[in-house]
Amino acid sequence: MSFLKLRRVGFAIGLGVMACAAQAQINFFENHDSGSSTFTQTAITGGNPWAMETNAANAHTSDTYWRLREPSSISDSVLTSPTLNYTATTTGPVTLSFWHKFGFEFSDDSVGFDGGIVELQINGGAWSNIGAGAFTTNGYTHTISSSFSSPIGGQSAFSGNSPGFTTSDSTTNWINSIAMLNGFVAGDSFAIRFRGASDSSVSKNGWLIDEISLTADAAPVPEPMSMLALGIGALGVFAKKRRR
Ligand SMILES: [Ca+2]
Ligand SMILES: [Ca+2]
Repeated sequence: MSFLKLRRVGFAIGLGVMACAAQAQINFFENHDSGSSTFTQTAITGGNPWAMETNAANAHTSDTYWRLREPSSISDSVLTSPTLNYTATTTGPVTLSFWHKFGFEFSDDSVGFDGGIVELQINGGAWSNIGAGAFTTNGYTHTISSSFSSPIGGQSAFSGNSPGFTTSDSTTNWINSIAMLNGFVAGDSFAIRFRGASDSSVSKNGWLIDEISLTADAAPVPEPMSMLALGIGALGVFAKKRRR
């Protein structure tokens, strides 16, 4: 093979690696600021909607977040992400991170009356609670009572008051919850939703959510710059040998 041909091969290898490295990896982030959001809300039962609230004195960062106020009657309301794709070049779990604070009606340290859960849907199928075991930071706190008609009775959930929560506006009492979502295969589409539900009596302050991210690693590929350096280095050795 001539030096010119080898040089062309090295260049082609470099371009090919750069094309691979540009793909895959889930990197979704939503902070709802400027009064817009890619999340959509649906009031399934009770006509109690999630609403975007703009209040810089109560936000985690910037000014806008979603809020579900809990009524004194049975309600079931969801805040749903866009559909994302787990591709052939995605690997490992999807990490869900969000900032929130809540004040839900509860009985004691283990039983809640109103509460919130995170649900996952894969390929348009049934929604299911991601479960207490999915959380690595600031996970569910209570089990919702089945005695007062809560739509999420019997499930693990966020309930009671999040640490530092007060009814006064505050930018400092938000907490960060992180969960690992597993079980995806290449080609899956998926979405998550925040589902807040209340039982048959007593209203509380509800659930505030901001800064939601869903991330996953790309399958490992060689760094494009190191491959280019490798290619250039190899060509340099070849040229040196040729000059001898
Ligand atoms: Ca925000
Ligand atoms: Ca209630």
